[in-house]
Parts: sequence; C-alpha cells; structure tokens
Amino acid sequence: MAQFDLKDHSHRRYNPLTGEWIQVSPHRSKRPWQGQVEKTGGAELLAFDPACYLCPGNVRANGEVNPTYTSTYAFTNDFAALVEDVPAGEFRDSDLLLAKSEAGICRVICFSPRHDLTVAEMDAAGIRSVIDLWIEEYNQLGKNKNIQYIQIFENKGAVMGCSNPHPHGQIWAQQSIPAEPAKKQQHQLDYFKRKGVTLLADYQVLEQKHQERIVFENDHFIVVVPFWAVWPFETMIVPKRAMARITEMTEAERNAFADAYRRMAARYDNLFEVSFPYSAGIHQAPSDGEAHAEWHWHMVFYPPLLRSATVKKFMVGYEMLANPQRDITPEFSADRLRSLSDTHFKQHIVSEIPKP
Ligand code: H2U
Repeated sequence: MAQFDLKDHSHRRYNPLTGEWIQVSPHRSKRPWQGQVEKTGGAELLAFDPACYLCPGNVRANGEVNPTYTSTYAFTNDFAALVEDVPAGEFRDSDLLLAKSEAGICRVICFSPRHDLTVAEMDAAGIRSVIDLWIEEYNQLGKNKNIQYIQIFENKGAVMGCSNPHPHGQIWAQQSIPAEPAKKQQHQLDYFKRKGVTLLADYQVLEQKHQERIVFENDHFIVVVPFWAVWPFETMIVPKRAMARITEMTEAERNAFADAYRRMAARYDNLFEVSFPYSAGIHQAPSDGEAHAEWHWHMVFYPPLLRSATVKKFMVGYEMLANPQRDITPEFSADRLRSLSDTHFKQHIVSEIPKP
C-alpha cells in the first residue's frame, strides 16, 4: 500500500483552536476546475443610492436620518437581536430545560459613504478608518459592565443573507461569551498553560517553515489558509505579535492590518472575477477586564464559493450530521489565492481600455 500523503489520501485534520476535526477527501478532487467557471456580472451600483438605508443623509426604517457622513458611521441596529433592557432571569426545569436572559447591544458599521465600493475596492486609508472605528467601538462597548464579549463581523453578499450591498459590518456585544470564541478561549488557555506561548505564535512558526499555506504576509501580519480550514477558500489574518485584542495594535500594525484586509478582499474578488461573498470576523479576548495573555486575536474569512461565482459549497448531509468535509486541500486553495494579484480586477479592466 502507498505511503500516507495529505495530497492524495482521505484524512481528518484537527483544529487546535476549537478542538474540532474536519474530513479531507483530496482523492475526490483530482480535477477541481472542470466545472463551470462562468462570471456573473452583478448589477452596477450607484455611488449614492437614494433608496439605501445606509447611504449618508438617507432615512432608515425607524425614521431616523443618517448624518451626511464622509468616512465611516456607526449606529445602534434598529432591529437589534440583542437589546440592553432585558429583565435578568433564568428558566430551569431539572437539568434539561434551561434558559437564561441575555442582554446586549448591536451596532451597524458603515465602512464608507460610497454605496458602490467594497473593502476589495476601498483604499487602505479608508479601511484604516474602519479599523479605527472598530477599536473605538470595542473600547466604548467594553466599558459597559454588562458586556463580556464583542463580536465584530462583516457579512458580505446576498448569498450570505446580507441585506444591502452598501459596504458595512456589524458588532454584536453581549453578556456571555458565545460558542465559537468560547471554544477558542478554552483551547488557547490550555495551550498557553502548557507552553507559555500563544497557540497562534507557535502555529505561525510552523506555517513559515512549510510555506505552502501562506497566501501572503506583510511586516506585521501573516495570511494563511489554515491547516484545518473548512470552507474551500477560508483564510485567517494573524498578527505576527501576540496580542489579545485589536485595541493593542500600534499605528504601524493598524496600517498593516488595513493592508492585509484590503489585499485579501481583492484576491477574493479576483478569484472568480465577482464581488466575492463571505462572512468574516475578528475573534479576540473577552472584554471582561482580564488581561487574557492566552489570547492571540485573529480575523477569519469564511467564503462559501467553491468552483465559480455560482457554485458554492453546501454544508449539508454528512456535514450537518457528522463533521465538516472538504475535497480540495487547504494547500491547493492557498496556492490558487497566492497566484492572484492584489490589484482588483476592475482596475485591470479600466487600465486595459485604450485611451481615445
Ligand atoms: P445585514 O445586511 O448583514 O443584514 O446588516 C444590515 C443591518 O442593518 C441589519 O441587521 C439593520 C438590519 O437590522 N438595519 C437597520 O438597523 N436600520 C435600517 O433602517 C435597515 C436595516
């Protein structure tokens, strides 16, 4: 029998951040690009849309008027999933029926006054403003004694259930630590206690040694398709320096983070030459007043597309019932993403149009 090879043979990979396993079946995808590769143009968007509830100066669903903002803008979600004034309480019947009240605050973050841009097409200065606003919001929300965890995220594209193409993200801040960060907290803490160094500091050393999953890096960040990636083109932006929270970044690190975010978003759009859908977000230490030396914050991107602008990966069947599974290997995906330009494809198209 042939020797076990990650490139060819069915195997399970371990996610040390969550403790979960993923099934990898590379033998099923010897020719992963034989399917459709069509582009879908997508509707041309206006720079300002009078019907958009996120554009400057427009009226939102609750009748409030957005200011005529020129950079970023944050407001409390008019249809918030978590609200502050929840009566504290608990429902319990034996050990089996258990519920607890949960208070929180949901914020909507407009990334730009321009309706027609996404992070992939914004400039680094514009993205830097988004990062500064995230930090400001984290600091503000974190002061609230009732807030233990602050989830910053961006949900992009109709296929992800995003209701509006205007570039925006959300922040949900709440009393409890939700499931994903809680798993990551436990595993990072266990690792830190054993090794005295953060899990992602050691992980980076391995990725630098192997190189094959690194998409790109800059002075302060490394961008990888994680060894344990679930989504076909999942990536993770990891600060080279161990930091528990985004608030700890220096000026240079904030700029480098903006650079990494822009370049990754542009590569994603370039992959199938469409506005690439994803859910992305930052996992960081809870805002509970503790230092959390075990935490190494990072940003994850979970994009659903698999083979083309329309063929996406379904998390169904085995994945709902057993555990996630992928065919193309993370190394293959990293290779594809690495081969792409950091310059957005629309800029290439513009520069190719001959001048009259
Ligand atoms: P999504 O596109 O990811 O759904 O986020 C947009 C959010 O904006 C959504 O959570 C909120 C919705 O509740 N919203 C307002 O707060 N005010 C509005 O006028 C419309 C939408």
